[in-house]
Amino acid sequence: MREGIPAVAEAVRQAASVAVCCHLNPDGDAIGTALALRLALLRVGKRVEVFCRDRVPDLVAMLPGAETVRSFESLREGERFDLLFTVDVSDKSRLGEGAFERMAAVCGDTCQVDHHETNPLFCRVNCVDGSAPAAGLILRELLAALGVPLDREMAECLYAAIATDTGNFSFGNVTPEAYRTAAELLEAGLPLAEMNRRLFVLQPEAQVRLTGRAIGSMRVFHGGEAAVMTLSRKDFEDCGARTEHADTVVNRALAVQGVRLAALLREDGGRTKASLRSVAPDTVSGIAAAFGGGGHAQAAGCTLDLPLDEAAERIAEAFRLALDGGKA
Ligand SMILES: [Mn+2]
Repeated sequence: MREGIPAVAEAVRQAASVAVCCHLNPDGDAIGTALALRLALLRVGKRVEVFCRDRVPDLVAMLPGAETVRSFESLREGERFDLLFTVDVSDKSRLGEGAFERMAAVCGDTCQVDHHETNPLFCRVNCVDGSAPAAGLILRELLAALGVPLDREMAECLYAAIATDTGNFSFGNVTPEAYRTAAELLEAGLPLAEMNRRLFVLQPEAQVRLTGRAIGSMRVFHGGEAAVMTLSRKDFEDCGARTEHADTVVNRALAVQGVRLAALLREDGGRTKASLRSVAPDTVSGIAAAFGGGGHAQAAGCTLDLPLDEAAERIAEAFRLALDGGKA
């Protein structure tokens, strides 16, 4: 059992009411883990509310309890909880400005479950495991420690958490535990094919059309090793698309055989936001940093104070330089 699980379990046992909080711009792991925890706590008779700064993304809006997620603004005068429980939150600033302090002030105790190596252990009780591919996996272990049996609804939430953070069990972060837990979720009644279709196949029409615009704009250069796509504000308007619909579009450029460096640039007011991706061992974090951005080695981003076309030219030039220098 992970270090920290018994202490978190004890903090939960001591609490009759729990405020579960997940990070801003929540993803499948954040929402899935929070909603699985909500269901488990309800089963053992606790009062529980889930809070998040931003709305639940369409991808996981079908999960049981998604409609109950509240904003921090909805906190009522005099509303209190015995325990503040954060899930998948790498740092308290990731709850949104002042949100942790505001919630901690109305909660008797604080605890967390997270899988970010850099977590500074900002709660009183912490279970943080940087080697876990999803917060949902750690939560599954906590539920076992609490003696809460899995049911179909909890299995759906936990599957959404684990499957999204592991790229449907395909990324290098996948562990044997992830597959063992998936087996437990199946035993609990998980509708696997339906879940995979909802999480990894279905997209809103606007997103499919926006992806088409991006692919149509794609320039492949430097002997087929680099690809840059652009999306203008007009593209978003024509497709009826929102910013979140562009989230994974950059991967389409990285899917082109031979491409080592890929970018998606989108108009954002008078500026341009760039999402950069590379195939290991090539990296894009240095390129993003050179434009004042940051991120991971193979997935980074930056904002350029330039119109879309000029920004695309600058990124293309940076890609050429990196590929020529052999140290991309
Ligand atoms: Mn996560």
